[in-house]
Amino acid sequence: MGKYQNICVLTGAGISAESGIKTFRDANGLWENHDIMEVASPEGYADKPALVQRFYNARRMQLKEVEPNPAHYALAKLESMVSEFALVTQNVDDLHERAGCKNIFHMHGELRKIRHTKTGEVKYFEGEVSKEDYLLWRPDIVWFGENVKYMEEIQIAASKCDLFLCIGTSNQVYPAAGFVQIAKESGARCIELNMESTALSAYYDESHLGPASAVVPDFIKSLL
Ligand code: BV8
Repeated sequence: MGKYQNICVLTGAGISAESGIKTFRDANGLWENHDIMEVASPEGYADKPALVQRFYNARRMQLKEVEPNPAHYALAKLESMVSEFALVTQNVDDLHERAGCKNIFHMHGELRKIRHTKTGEVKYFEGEVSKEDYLLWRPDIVWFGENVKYMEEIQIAASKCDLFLCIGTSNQVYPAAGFVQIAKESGARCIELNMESTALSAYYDESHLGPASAVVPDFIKSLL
């Protein structure tokens, strides 16, 4: 393995796009058909629990029809070749796990988990939340205005890494979009791999533009 032995990766919806999972902000993206705050905020859930549960039920069911793509597998290979690797994902799908990645931080939660609204109990769940449970079991997803998960572990990973990769995110959501600053201030090389440049591209030392399933494996091959 080359000169980078401690790698922190941030992924967003773009890495799963070629697996058939819609992104959020691209044309006919997920939010296009929904008002963000209606389906991804505690207020929206309180106001229209059926709409929110149907939105997440549909996305949870879709997990059974999609597969990881070469970008997910390339990251799992990279993890096996370095001494320290942290995969921070904004994605709530399970494609990184299914591709073989181990040290994953789902900072916005996971579609395959639901959380009891009274007890806080979290459990794995692969089905559809039924009508009678709409208010009892919510998706274990971080909505807008809610604190993200694993913040401490992520800040440590971003501050310790010598290479920070940002893959498939529009960098519009915080605190995720701000992690590059932590990595940069700690002296890491910061590289963006995305379909197109983003508002934060200037922060990065390098940008590799194109579809993740081609750009990510090629870039990782150049590292190994
Ligand atoms: C918080 C769960 C503290 C739902 C999500 C004003 C300024 C700054 C910040 C704020 C502000 N007002 C409010 C905030 C904070 C807010 C925020 O950032 N708002 C934004 C919209 C301005 N953040 C929060 O609320 C966070 N919590 O701050 O807590 C707090 C506490 C109390 C009160 C206040 C604050 C919580 C944010 C988490 C929200 N939940 N998801 C779900 O997933 O169902 S966010 C949602 O956006 C998804 O998780 C998604 O992952 C995330 C980011 O989107 P992307 O992954 O980047 O996807 P997107 O479609 O945008 O982009 C896709 C990219 O891929 C594109 O660039 C495209 O070019 C590229 N692409 C497409 N195809 C390909 C590709 N690349 C490669 N190959 C391809 N084939």
